[in-house]
Amino acid sequence: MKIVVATTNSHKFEEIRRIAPERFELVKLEQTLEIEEYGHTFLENAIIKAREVGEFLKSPVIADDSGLVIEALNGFPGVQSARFMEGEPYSRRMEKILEMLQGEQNRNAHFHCAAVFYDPKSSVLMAFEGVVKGRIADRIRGLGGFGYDPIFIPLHQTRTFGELPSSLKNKISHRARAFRGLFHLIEVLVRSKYGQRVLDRSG
Ligand code: ITT
Repeated sequence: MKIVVATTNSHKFEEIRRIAPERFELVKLEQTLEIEEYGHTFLENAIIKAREVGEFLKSPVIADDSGLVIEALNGFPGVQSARFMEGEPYSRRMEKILEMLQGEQNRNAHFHCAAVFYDPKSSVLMAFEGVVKGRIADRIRGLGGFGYDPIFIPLHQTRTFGELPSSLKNKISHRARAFRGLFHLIEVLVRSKYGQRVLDRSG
């Protein structure tokens, strides 16, 4: 089944592609669409992205809205993770976050991902969310991953997502948990009589 991934972030696309079961043919979004993410939650924003792109392309899409939630900063940067110091390299943004946490004992944080499937022909919309708990490191460590990975140490690990192999991140991450759940829901839908009628047209 062919599904467009409504993201402009190629790192996300690659991670989602690796999480997806083989029978899903995931296609990159070709256009750059200006979508205003005015929601207050990850789920609202993922729904906005999936609906806008799905309606525009007139084909089934999946979308991801995600970010880093830091307890001692009242959830910041949260839904603003991409917009925080936008235009600056992530090294600067992470330095700023470490500075904001200077002297702070509570390093608890989690990554959150809302994954949404939307089929414009049937208006079927399904969502699944995932989190990975962890803590903020004392300094930037590792070159792997993307975004805030080099300052996030997942629970039960001593290394950051920037240092850990991408295969491990793809097993335990917020995105892995959200999309494993979402792909399962889509498969259940496809196997149902209703899903055959809805999704056969997706090619
Ligand atoms: P799209 O909206 O086009 O999907 P985006 O990068 O703007 O791309 P979001 O609005 O969902 O996506 O913002 C997510 C930001 O949260 C992302 O740019 C990173 O800064 C951060 N983030 C999300 N998942 C992450 C991960 O797995 N590792 C590191 N940082 C992550």
